[in-house]
Amino acid sequence: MDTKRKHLIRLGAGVAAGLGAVALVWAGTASAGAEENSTQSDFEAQVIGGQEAEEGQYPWLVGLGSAGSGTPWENQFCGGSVIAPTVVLTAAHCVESDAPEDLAVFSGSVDLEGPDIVTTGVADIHVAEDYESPTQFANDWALLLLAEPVDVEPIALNADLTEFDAFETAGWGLTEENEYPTLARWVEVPFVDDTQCAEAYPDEHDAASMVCAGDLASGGIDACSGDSGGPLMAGAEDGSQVLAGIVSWGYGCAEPGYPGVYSEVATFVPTIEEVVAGWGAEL
Ligand code: 4AZ
Repeated sequence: MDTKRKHLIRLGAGVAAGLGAVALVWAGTASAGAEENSTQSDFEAQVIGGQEAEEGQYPWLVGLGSAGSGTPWENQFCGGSVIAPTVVLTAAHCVESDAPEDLAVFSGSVDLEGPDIVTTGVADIHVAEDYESPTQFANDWALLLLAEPVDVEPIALNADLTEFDAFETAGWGLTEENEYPTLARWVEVPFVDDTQCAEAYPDEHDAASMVCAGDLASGGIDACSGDSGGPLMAGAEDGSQVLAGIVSWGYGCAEPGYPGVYSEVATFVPTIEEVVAGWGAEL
């Protein structure tokens, strides 16, 4: 599906080729050289290792898609989280080259082909000003102002840098069957600390803006292509879930030694609040 791949970013082409087993996740906009390294047959692991989400399990989870013809499932290329009735938080790399009118937000159901999906337009996009500084994918976050409010429960942002032991992530990204599911899937992923994550990704890990999660030793569980922009959630003390991260990047998916990398929401909270307030919205 070309549309499904439109915004997916090519990740670590050189390393992927060297490892021989992690070639995956190419952008339609990737360079020709990168394309040559894309060997689907080498694809080993592919939300990976998870299960179907129940209706209502993550009311704030939305799909991000291209506006135009086709079903939500055909158009969906990233995830996002509703943080206020008119505001969605997603990954910068999902929307950096889009105009608001190119985008559609699919909310209200885990089933992208179901009758309850609501499609909403986007009125404005704010890409983090320091996106890709100091490293590629650093500060990978963006906000969408919706054309109309959506009637779903927003998720609260995790405002302090508490270290959680484990998270959940969810989305309509590639499964271990190498398919894009119509029903959102979710998986629990253990926290991986900055030291270990920096060892996995020596020159690319930016501790200030990234948080990592996965099964470092065994792999098998991860976000994957198409999940980008979606939520990394942690349980708050009151039993609710808070948004701790945004699905961002990694070498391949669910590979041992290569945890998923997420944008660290707590770092961006003050700036997010400013942008949201500037739009006349409230968290
Ligand atoms: C993606 O391109 C993507 N395994 C998301 C997560 C990961 C890799 C790629 C991490 O949407």
